[in-house]
Amino acid sequence: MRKLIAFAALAAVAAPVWAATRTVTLSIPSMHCAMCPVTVKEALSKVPGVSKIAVSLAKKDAVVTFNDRKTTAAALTKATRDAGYPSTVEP
Ligand SMILES: [Cu+2]
Repeated sequence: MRKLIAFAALAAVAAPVWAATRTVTLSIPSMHCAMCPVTVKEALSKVPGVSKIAVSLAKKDAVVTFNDRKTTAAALTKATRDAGYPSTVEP
């Protein structure tokens, strides 16, 4: 029992290391009106592992934070493309 508690404590401390969080900026040139960012945000929010999304219509981009153990940047661009907004990862 004591060992189990020690392990649980260790796991809690180590968790942020296991969960490799990444942030990418997706360029989405086809966003043209106020509804576009809403659609894009909804599509991205359905991708497992995505924790934060900030879509800017003015900059025509989306800043997405995700767990790269659960998803990839390619899955994010696929999600926006499937929603009708092709995107590319900004370098
Ligand atoms: Cu629109």
